[in-house]
Amino acid sequence: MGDLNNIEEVANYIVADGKGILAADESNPTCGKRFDSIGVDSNEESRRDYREMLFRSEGMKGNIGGVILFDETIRQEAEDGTPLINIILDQGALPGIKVDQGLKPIGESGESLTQGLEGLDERLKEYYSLGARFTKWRAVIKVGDLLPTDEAVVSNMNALAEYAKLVQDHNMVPMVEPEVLMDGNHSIDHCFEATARSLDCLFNLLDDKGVNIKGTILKPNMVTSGSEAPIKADIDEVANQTIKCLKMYVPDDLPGVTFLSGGQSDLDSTAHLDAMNKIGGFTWKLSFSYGRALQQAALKAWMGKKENSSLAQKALSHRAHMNRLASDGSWSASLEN
Ligand code: 5MM
Repeated sequence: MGDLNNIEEVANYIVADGKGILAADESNPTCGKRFDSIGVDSNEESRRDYREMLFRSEGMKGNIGGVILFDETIRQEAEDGTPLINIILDQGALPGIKVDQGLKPIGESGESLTQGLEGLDERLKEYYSLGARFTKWRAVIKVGDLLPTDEAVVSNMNALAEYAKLVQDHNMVPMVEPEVLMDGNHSIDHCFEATARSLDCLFNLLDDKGVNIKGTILKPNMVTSGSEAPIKADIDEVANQTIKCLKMYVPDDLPGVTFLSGGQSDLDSTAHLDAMNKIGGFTWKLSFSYGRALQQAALKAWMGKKENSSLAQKALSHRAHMNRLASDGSWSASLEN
């Protein structure tokens, strides 16, 4: 991967040539839920085995430019003693780390404020020394009749901006993730409005705090109908509304927009990304930072058994390849068979 001398080069490297990010930063409770779905006990060793299997997949190379890790994983070694971080680097990807510490409820509305600023300075120092070159912080914005409130939007975007500034002071690239949840029966227009308010507020605050946009990656939701909405927007509408919203608020000099999948199916998240890149007309790389939409098929193939590793690795490699194609608009549904 050559010498990467500053955060701008790191950010550009991660999203170069249509590459995207593998989000493997599930906290232990979330990993427990994923493993429950395949009847596997979640413990330090099983989580290590699963992630080692993912990181050794052939299709990581050329398709994945960065991997987001959880605190436990950045310190782990593979079964043969190789640090997991070295396996990621050998695949041509950079290690990143989730640095937020979960959600705290605000009031009674189900909204939350992401925690983790306390002690962050010290933790960033250590993560850099462990090899992390980028970081992630997720803010969650809930859509509902009178939601999101201004309080939830402003406090979460403010925390994201403070986090981003601190991360750059430690020479790492901040990924800023303002996730407007798909949960609910809201329309695509309501999602557009909540996404617009969040992005508008976020980029104003990043600017106020002097964050270098050229060394930052945005990880947003796509603009979609709620998962329980009676009428669902189709692929073209999602693509058009998402690009419209991003173009209104995202500065041209941001190197990469890497979407979360947010509960969309594997195929929907690829098809939406592809449709946006086929439309084009923006300056940023438009790529992916999927958790579930990259891992789901691999998890189901793995089932906690070593003998299933190669099938599971094929599943991850396939999704990584399909999404890399979608990141330059050259995917087609016929490639999925
Ligand atoms: C991988 O999951 C990440 C968060 O996990 P916790 O809830 O356990 O903290 C999550 O932030 C993830 O990186 C993004 O939401 C993208 O994942 P999806 O599955 O939405 O593509």
